[in-house]
Amino acid sequence: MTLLSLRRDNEIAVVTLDNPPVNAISGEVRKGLVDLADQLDADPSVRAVVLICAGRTFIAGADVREFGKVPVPPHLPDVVDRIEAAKKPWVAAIHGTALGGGLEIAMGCRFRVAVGSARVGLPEVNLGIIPGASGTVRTPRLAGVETAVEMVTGGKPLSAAEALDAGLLDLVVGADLEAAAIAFVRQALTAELPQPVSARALEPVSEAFWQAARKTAAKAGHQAPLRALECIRFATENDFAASMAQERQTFLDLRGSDEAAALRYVFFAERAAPKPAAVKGTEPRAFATIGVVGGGTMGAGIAAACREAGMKIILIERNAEAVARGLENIDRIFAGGVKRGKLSEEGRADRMAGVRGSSDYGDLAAADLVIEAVFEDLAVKRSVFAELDRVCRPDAILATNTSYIDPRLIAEGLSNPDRFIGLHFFSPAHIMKLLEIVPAPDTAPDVLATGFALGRALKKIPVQAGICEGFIGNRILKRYRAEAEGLVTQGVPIAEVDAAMRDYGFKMGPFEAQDLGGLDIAFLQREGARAAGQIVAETLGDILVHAGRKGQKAGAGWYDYAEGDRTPLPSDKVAALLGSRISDNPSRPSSRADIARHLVGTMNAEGQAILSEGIATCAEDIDLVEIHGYGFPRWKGGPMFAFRATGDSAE
Ligand code: 3H9
Repeated sequence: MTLLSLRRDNEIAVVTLDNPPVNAISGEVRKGLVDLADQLDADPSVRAVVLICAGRTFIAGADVREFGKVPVPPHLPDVVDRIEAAKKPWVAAIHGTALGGGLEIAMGCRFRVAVGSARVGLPEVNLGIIPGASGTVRTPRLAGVETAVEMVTGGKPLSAAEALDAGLLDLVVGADLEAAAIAFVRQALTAELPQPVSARALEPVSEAFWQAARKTAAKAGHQAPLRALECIRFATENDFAASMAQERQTFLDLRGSDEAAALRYVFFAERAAPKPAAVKGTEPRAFATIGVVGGGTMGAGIAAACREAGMKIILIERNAEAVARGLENIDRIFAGGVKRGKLSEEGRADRMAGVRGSSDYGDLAAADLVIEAVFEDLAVKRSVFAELDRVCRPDAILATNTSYIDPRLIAEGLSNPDRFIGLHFFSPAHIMKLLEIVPAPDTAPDVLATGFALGRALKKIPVQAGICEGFIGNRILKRYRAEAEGLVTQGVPIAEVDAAMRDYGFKMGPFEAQDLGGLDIAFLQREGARAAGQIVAETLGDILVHAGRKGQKAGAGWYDYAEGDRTPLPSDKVAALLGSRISDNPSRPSSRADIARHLVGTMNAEGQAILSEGIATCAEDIDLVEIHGYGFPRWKGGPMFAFRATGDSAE
C-alpha cells in the first residue's frame, strides 16, 4: 500500500494520504510529507499542492500508538513548518474530521477547504496532552484567542460552518472536494497569497478573560487543559519561535505523565470494548423494532435511546393510563433535547411518531428484540417473560434489564432460553454510556453478538459481564460502600471520606452519592435478602434508614440538609445514631490520599476477584464499567489501571 501518492492536474499536484483506518500521522507519514514537500518545491511545473485523504476521514491526528515510544524525527511541528515554508502554497482538502495533528497540518497549509459535513478540532486534552505541533500557537493566530482557548482546553470539535465562521476554513463546499480544492487554489493563485499563519498577528484579550478561562479549565480535574491554556497565553505574549518551544516542552512533559497514559489506555479500551473476541465472526440478528416493557424512568430512557438510534419502538404497559404515562416519559426526554437546542420540534414529533404504546402484549409480535424494564421483583419479571414467551416471534430476542436478580431465575420456564440475555442499562439510559451485557448459560452466540451490535448502534460502551450478584459494577459498588462504612466505623469522619474521593477525582464521595440517589434502594435489597433467609449484617445505612434518613429526598441521610438546599451538612444526629458503632482505630488511613488509595484498592481487589471468577473478561472492561457507570475519574484509568500504573498491589 502506498501511504502517500501523487497525481497531477496540470500545474496542481494532488497528494493523497491513505493510512487506514483514520489517516493517523505515523513516523513514516511525517517523513513522506517532508520528502514530498522537497520534491514538489524542486519541480518548476508545480504551482500549488492539494493535500487530501483517502477513506473515511482527513487526518485524525498523530498516531497515538506511537506515544509510548521515543519520538522519531522528523517531528510533527517540523513537518507543519516545512509545509508552511513550501515555495508552492498547499491547500488542505478536508472531509470527515481534521483532528489534533491533522488540523495542525491543515493550519500549516496556506488554505483550508472542507466539505459541509467535516469537523475540525484539537481534542488532545482528552488524551491528557496538549496540541504539540503548533495548535496552541497557530490556532489563536488563525481563529482568534477566544476560539483557540475554547477548542484547545475544551477539546470539542467545531462543525465546518462554525470553523468557517471562526476563520479556520477558507471555503466550505458541497460534493467533489478534490475538484473544488483544485479550482479554489487555481483561483487563489491569481491574487496575492495571504500570509502564512505563523506570521499573522494576535489580538490581545483581557486579564478577566484569562481568569475566567482558568476557572473553566480547572474544572476538568486533570492538568492538560490548564497547561494548554498557559501555552496559549504564552503564545499571545511571546514570539512564534519561543511559543513553539514552550508548547513542545509542555507537550513532551504531559506525554510522559500518568494522566496521559491512563487516558490513552481508556481511549483504546473504549474502542476495543464494542468488538470483543467473543462475538468475532458471529453475525448479529436484525433489530429494527424494539419492544420495551415498562415505561418508567428506565424503560423510557431505553426506548428513547433506541428510538434516537433509528429503531421503531413498541412500549408495553399494564393499562391505558400507564401507557399514556410511559409515552409522556419518553416525550419528556425528547422535549429536553428541544430545550437544549439539540432537536427541533419536528424532530421531536418524528421521534414520537416511531413510538407506539400498547397494553396488549400481542403487539410485540412485530418486535425483533424486547427489553423488559419492570419493577425489580422476580415474580413480576417471570410473569412478563411468560407473556413474552407466548406472544413474541420465536426468533425475537428477549432481554431483561435487571440489575440484581439472577437472570437464570428470570429465564426459567422459557421455551427457548437460547434467545434470552441480560442487557443492563444505567439510568438515565438515554445518557449513560455503559451497557452490561449478561449472557445466561443457554444464550446463543448470535444473541450475544446482537447485544454488542445494539450497544454499538446506541453508541454505548458495551461490556460483557458474567452472572453474580450485581454483575461487575454494582458488585464493586457494594464492596466500595461497605469499605467506606468500614472507614467510618474506624473513626474517619463521613465528610472526610467524601472529600478524599472528590480530591481523587470523583464528582461525589460515596456518602454524598447515596444521599443523592436515596439510601432506601440498597436497604430494600438487603431487607429482601434477609427475608429470603440470608444473613446480612446491619449496615450503618440500615440504621439511618430506620431513623427515616433516606437521603436528600427525606431532607436527611448521611448529612443534614437545610430546606430547599442540597448542601450536605455534617450531622450531630448521625453522629449520635452511629456512635455505638464507631471506634477510634489509630492505624486507620488518615490523609485524604490514603483514604482514597484504600478505597480504590478495595475496588481493585473486588475487580481482581471478578476477573479470577471470569465475571469480566479483561481488566479494561472493569475500568470502563467504573468510568462510564460510576463516575471513576477517567484520567486515573479505572481501579484496575490505577494499581497497574503504579506497579503497587491493591492491598
Ligand atoms: C495529536 O494529534 C498530537 C499532536 O497535536 C502533536 C503531536 C506531536 N492514532 O474511534 P474509531 C484508531 S494526538 C492511532 O472507532 P470512528 C482507533 O483506535 C491525536 N489510532 O472510529 C480504531 O482502531 P481499531 C489527536 C487511532 O469513526 C480506529 O482508528 N487526535 C487514532 O468512530 C477507528 O477509530 C485524536 O485524539 C489515532 N490518532 O471515529 C483523534 N484515532 O479499529 C482520536 C483513531 O483498531 N480519534 N484510531 O479499534 C477519534 O476521535 C476517532 O477515532 C475519529 C473516528 C473521530 C477520528
